Amino acid sequence: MKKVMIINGPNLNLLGRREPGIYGSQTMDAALEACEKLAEIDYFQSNHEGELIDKLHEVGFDHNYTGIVLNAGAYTHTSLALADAIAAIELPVVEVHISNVHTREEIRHHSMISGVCRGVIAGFGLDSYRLGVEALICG
Ligand code: CA2
Repeated sequence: MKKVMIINGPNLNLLGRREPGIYGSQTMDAALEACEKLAEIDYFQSNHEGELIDKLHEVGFDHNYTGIVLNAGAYTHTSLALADAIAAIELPVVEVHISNVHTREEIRHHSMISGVCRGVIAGFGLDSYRLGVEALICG
């Protein structure tokens, strides 16, 4: 079975507990369970930009992984540092979002990281993670 790293950024530890209107009421555990049917999954979440970068560096050269599924949360829209980290590593990164960022406030329409990611999946609720894993293992 292929191995995929899933990384979640800031505030995504609150999934299933707050704002169910935008992010649904499913927990990340349920999303991970669906992903585990397709690949061996390692999961990391942090609210800190530097920790996300450290994790990308740690995993990004490890070819035991097929790739990385990354929901960078709000850092998606602000972080040149995350974009530089993704550009620097060897593994492909699929950018995922739970919500359709393009139907939301304009500030969420631009991603700092899309241009250095293999592709982008947005708007499918927590299924976005499973679709991200599928994109990596099929591609
Ligand atoms: O739709 C997504 O997955 C986002 O990456 C989520 C980010 C947001 O800043 C991006 O624009 C789009 C926010 C994550 C906040 O997660 C929460 C989860 C539950 C309750 C409150 C926040």
